[in-house]
Amino acid sequence: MSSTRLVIGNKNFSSWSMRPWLLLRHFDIAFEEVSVALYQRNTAEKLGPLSPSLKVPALIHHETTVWDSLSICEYVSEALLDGRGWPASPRKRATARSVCAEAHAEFPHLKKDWPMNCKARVDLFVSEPIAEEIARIDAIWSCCRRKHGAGGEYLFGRFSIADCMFAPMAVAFNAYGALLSAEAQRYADTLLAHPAVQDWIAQGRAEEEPGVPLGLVM
Ligand SMILES: N[C@@H](CCC(=O)N[C@@H](CS)C(=O)NCC(=O)O)C(=O)O
Repeated sequence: MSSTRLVIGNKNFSSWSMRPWLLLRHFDIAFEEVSVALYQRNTAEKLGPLSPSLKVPALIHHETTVWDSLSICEYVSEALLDGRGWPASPRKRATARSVCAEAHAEFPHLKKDWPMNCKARVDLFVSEPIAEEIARIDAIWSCCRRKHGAGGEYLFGRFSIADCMFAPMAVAFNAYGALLSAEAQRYADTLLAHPAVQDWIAQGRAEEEPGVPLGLVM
């Protein structure tokens, strides 16, 4: 058994699972993927010994279990990356932490009505709250690229946890035809072209999900 195990849900729609998975993959950290199909009769029973919240993702590293996507990313950065998960400059790091907290806690309408789904390809209705949330994400992406993006193609130049936190939104925007500014669209295209994001999407598309309800959480 590997000393680093990441418990994830279905790649097709488990956006929270995608975030730390992408961080581990980007930084070439060896880990074992433990997949638990969500919304099945035995899901809670399978997650019981692996995740205290009975949700995914959870990371099991030696004797330590960490759950919740952002906590896992923080832990990976600290324990396995010498802090390289975050930008090196304190100013960039402060903004990166702020936008990650926002991605984690906000955007309730997108999370409910525009959930990530790797198989989806349909133009969805843009309600007023959805338009407002897309506009806020567009502003975050454009502003971070403009103010902090020198030295790379990502939000803070080189790849960081912030890119992991927003990757599922890029997948959803692409699937549902969100209209973005040129700057934000360029960043979304960069995320979508990341080899690990491509792998995640391809594997998500190949999954079969018996009994999964429509309209899943993001
Ligand atoms: N705040 C948590 C959210 C985790 C979450 O809601 N995960 C979903 C799948 S993407 C889940 O496990 N759902 C199963 C359930 O709610 O029973 C995080 O950031 O990891």
